[in-house]
Amino acid sequence: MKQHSFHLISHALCPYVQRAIITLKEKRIRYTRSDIDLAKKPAWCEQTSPLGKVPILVVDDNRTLFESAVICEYLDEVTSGSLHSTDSFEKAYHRSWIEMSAGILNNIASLYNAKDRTAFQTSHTDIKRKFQLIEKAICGVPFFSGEKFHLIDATYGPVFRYFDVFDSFTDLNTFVDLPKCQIWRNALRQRKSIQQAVSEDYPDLLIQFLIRRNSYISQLIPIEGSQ
Ligand SMILES: N[C@@H](CCC(=O)N[C@@H](CS)C(=O)NCC(=O)O)C(=O)O
Repeated sequence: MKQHSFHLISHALCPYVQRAIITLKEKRIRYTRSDIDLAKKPAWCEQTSPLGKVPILVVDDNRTLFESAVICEYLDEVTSGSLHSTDSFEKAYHRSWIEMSAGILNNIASLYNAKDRTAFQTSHTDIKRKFQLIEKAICGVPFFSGEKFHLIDATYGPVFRYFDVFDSFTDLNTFVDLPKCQIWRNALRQRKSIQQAVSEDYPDLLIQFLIRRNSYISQLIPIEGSQ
C-alpha cells in the first residue's frame, strides 16, 4: 500500500474532528495535527474547505479533503485492515446510522444554544427520540455490532462524550431507560482511541465554551467556588 503523509486541520472541541482522530488512532496511522481558531479562521481555511469547516485532511502536503465521514472512509481505505464490516448490508446499515449522528449533533448544538427552558427541553426530547431509535438498531454488545470496533463506533464516541460533561451538572438522564445505549456508551468511554481523541482538559474547555454560549445551559453550570 502506498504510504501517504496526513495532516489534520482541527479544533480542540469539534466532534467531527474527533471522528477522524479516532480513525487515525484505531488504524495506527501517523499524522500531524494543527488546531485553528474557528472564530478567526486563517484565509487558507476557506480556500481548502469550501464550507470553511474542520476537519480538513491534507494528504501528501498538496491535496485536501473535507467532510469527516469522507475523511474517515478514505483513511480506512488507504490503510491496511478495515473498520468496516466485510458484509455489504452491515456496512450500509452502519452508514445509515452514521448519518443519524449528524442529526444528533445538530440537536446537541440546539440544546446548548437554547435560550430558554422550553427550547432546551424540546432539543433534549429530539435527542432522546433519536437514541430510542438507536436502542432498537444496536445489534450487539459492547459495541454497535458486537465485539468488533467499527467506524460507527468511532462516530458515536464524540456524541456520547458530550453527555459525560452535561451529566456533571444536569440531571438529563438521557440514557436511563436505554440499556443497550448505556453499555455502548461505557464501552466507548473506555476505548483508548476515544479517550485520546481529545486533550485532558476537554471537559474544562467544553464547560468554558458552554458558559460563553450565554444560553439556558450556561445558567445551569455552577459558578466555581459557589458550592
Ligand atoms: N459535516 C461536517 C461538519 C463539520 C463542522 O461542522 N465543523 C465545525 C466545528 S465542529 C466547524 O468547522 N465550524 C466552523 C464554521 O461553521 O464556520 C463534517 O462532518 O466534517
